[in-house]
Amino acid sequence: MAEVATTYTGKDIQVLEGLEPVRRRPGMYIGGTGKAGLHHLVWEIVDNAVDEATNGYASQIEVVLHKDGRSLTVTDNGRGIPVDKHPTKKVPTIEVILTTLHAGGKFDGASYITSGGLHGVGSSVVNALSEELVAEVKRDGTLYRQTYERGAPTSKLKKVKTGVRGTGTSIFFRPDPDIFETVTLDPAVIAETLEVKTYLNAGLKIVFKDEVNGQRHEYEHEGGIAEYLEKLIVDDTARPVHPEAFVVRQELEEGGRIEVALHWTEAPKEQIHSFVNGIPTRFGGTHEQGMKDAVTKSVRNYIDTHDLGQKKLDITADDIREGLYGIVNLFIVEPQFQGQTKERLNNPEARSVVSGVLRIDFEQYLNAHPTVAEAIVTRIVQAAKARVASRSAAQQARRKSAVSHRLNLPGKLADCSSTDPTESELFIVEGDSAGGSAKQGRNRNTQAILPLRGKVLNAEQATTAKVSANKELSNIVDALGCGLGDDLDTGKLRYHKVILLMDADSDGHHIATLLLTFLYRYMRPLIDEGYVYIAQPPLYRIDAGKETYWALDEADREKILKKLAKGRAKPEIQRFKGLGEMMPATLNETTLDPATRRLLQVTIPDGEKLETENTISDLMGRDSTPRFEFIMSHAAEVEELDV
Ligand code: 0RA
Repeated sequence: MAEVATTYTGKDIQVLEGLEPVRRRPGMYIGGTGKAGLHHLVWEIVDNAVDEATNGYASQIEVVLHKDGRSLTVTDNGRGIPVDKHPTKKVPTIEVILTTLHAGGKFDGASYITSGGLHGVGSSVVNALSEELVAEVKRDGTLYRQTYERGAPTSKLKKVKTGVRGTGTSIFFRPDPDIFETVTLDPAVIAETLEVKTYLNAGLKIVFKDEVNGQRHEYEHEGGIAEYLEKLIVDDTARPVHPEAFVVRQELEEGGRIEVALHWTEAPKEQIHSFVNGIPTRFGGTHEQGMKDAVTKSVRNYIDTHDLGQKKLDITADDIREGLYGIVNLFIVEPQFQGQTKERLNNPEARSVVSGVLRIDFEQYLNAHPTVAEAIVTRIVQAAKARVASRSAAQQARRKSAVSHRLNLPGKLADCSSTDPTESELFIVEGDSAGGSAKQGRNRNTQAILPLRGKVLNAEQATTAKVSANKELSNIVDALGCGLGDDLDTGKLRYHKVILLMDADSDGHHIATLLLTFLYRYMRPLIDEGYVYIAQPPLYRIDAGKETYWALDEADREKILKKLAKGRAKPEIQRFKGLGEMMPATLNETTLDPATRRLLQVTIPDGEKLETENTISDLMGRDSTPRFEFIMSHAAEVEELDV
């Protein structure tokens, strides 16, 4: 049997070096080394095969969980991973794919669109974290095989058979017990995830052979997301208020497509499941936001144009989506994900694309199906009335607008009038005088202000009991309404932007750091799911002739002055001593108004969990400034999305 590759010895070392980071810090690549991280290996390999299928090259995928319960084989009948000699690396392309970080898809960008994010590029990661991996490819009538251990080849790519029929790829792997806390794969988790994939990719067929339990499952759902939505509704025994789901599937001009299914039920909450390229986005993101925007707007428009509203009954966005079961599945070429586990879509354009398509189609649907529209509107009016009447104590607790709930709000909170968390913002402001300017300068409809007096307790050094006894911190918890620690539920969060507004000096930095430390320790999901922001009030005002400029810091000031140097008028510079001395209108323009302000979103870089942990612990209790720099350096600039 001929050997395809010829050089190896030098290569081995390089390969080890290439995948060494993965073995050293597996969490950075797969989120962790527990059960979820272990199963991530399975999804990486399966998603590659699914990509091959959804791009039209494969029609069937087989997943075998072997008898040992800790090894798996994924086989597809696609084109087969290329085995030709890689032009620059001088080894077979398949070996490059399996031994180089982030190599997937780059070989043939035009014909092999990966799902992006953590997915699609991960076969080398799986290889690095597997005790053993065997890759087999059928191409050109030949069966090829190569074996690996912990990411390093243990053989060259070999031709093992000729005269074979068909094409395809087969990957066997056994996760490394030196890496994972547990190596036992869960057949039920695998079965469920595989089935969901066949709903999200209508027409895809996956056969799952579970040799542990001696079972064979075949998943194929021609009905796609519509069928999935009905399954979710039946599983929850939710009662639909109209017979069939609204479903839209539309190809996008810029490539990719949108699929949305909506079905209102009598269930007390909304249930929205979002996906990008068939992969779940547990924390939602811009596509999910676009879907919510469109639903709210089209229903409101329908109610208004048909005069279905009732006097003195305000209908909130929550009312509109109460009982709504929805699926949004967006296929795009270059998704960008955010968050610790990459489960939140971040592409800004996704919001307007989804919302644009859905709004038109859904409004048309409502107009063409008056009976369905009427049933939906009736459900919504019922939700609004029930909320206003606050009939059930349980429902009341769930709603942030409920009267009794408001009684728990801190006295110092100047709340906004909107009850829709997605459009509501809470500014946590240092000091009463700054709080006063902010109250006057804000948009009362969507912006709430919580002034803090003096310094906040250092949550890093205090006991839990002390933290909960701290008035400033408990005010924040009460205002947010989502609980804390293990009881935290972001579904109850009253504001989807929690914005720290501090003076641009070291005291301000210190307070911001203390607040971030508290949020990090006790309300971590708020950071992970992208709800926490830092406002950027200017430090300087520069007047030149009729124009006014705002500078965030010295560097910004110098940049502006340099630009102005060419003009005739001599610029006048004013330095703000604190937020309190800023006029409300100025504060509004520079710091509060979404149209003109700049916000920093607080994020923890992927995989740097441990570093952040250590850094916060190490630095707390010493000088405040470097700590703040650290956290700020991890805060990504956020552009406000147009609504
Ligand atoms: C890169 C290029 C081509 C196919 C693939 C990758 C491929 C990858 C996987 C992973 C699992 N199954 C797969 N099947 C194919 C295109 C090769 C060509 O043009 O023939």
